[in-house]
Amino acid sequence: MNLLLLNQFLKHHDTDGELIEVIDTLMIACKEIAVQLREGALAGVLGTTDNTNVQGETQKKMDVISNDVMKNVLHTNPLVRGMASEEEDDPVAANENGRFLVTFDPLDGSSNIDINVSVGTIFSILEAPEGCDGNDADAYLQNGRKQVAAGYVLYGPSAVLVLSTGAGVNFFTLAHTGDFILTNENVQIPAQTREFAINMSNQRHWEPNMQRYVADLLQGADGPRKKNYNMRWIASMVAEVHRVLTRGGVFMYPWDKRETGKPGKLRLMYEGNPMSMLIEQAGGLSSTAYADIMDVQPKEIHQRVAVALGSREEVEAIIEYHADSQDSDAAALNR
Ligand code: AHM
Ligand code: MG
Repeated sequence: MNLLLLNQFLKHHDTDGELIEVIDTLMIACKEIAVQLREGALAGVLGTTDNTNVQGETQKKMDVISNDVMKNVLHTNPLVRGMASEEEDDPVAANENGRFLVTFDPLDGSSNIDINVSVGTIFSILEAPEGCDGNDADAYLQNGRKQVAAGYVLYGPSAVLVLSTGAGVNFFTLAHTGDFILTNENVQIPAQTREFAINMSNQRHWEPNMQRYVADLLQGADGPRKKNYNMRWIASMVAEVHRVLTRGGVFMYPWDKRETGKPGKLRLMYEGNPMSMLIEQAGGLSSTAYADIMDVQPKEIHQRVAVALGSREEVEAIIEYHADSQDSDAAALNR
């Protein structure tokens, strides 16, 4: 194997030098988060705080620690104008003349922290509009096509950085030396799949067309899709997307009628968009079922979005199943 370091790889591919600096800074933070997670109970970082975040979710200790690590480390880089986090009500200004804005979910899959199942840090990098303040929410409201880089670090049995700067998707595994080393180059998602991921306990709340699609999958080879499907649900989007990038599949968190006014559960700016960039850069599709996720114009930092991403032909099938519900509430909220 060619042991190319992250930094060497990016330079070799003529990545913008300032962008490389921001990615390097993000990796300093992710390595620190990886260390804390590995220590787990030994470091006293498991369990819940008394706080609730802007989403109304109780924060885990590791949510707060990861958010602080990301904020503190990003502040040290003069290229970072500001940042928006799942765990912060409003964007946080960093360095006045910084060129970039960073959005992140410091630790995705919070329900898995205390049970020692994979979690991850998701990030997205945007150019800061000229003259904006780093705490100006409007500056961040750029659609996903404007991302200059996106990625995540999955903290699983190995810690793996999955990164796109707009020229494909590559995996870098964290070595014991502290270096991220290229382990999968130019990852491509198979166009077809027999694997789907969705939280089936919400089935009765979905739109009729989503119910019909999943019911057809469950009929396997005896049904209209004419093949047997397998199902997975890890409840960490990072781990699900990693599976999809590695061996194909489709991952969904659709609109549901528990909260009719909301487009979905997952967040557009620091979950939907970065994951969509990775999926599209690997030849897959990422849709709300009514529009490409990266074409949805964000109106607020913590905006939610319905998600169906993965193997191209399977996502095309999902879009097709929704063709006659273009007038629904779900459609209106998700394009
Ligand atoms: P989080 O950012 O608060 O961790 O929530 C996002 C997570 C995703 O990683 C995962 O796909 C989903 O929530 C799981 O939700 P559920 O518990 O409803 O199955
Ligand atoms: Mg999350």
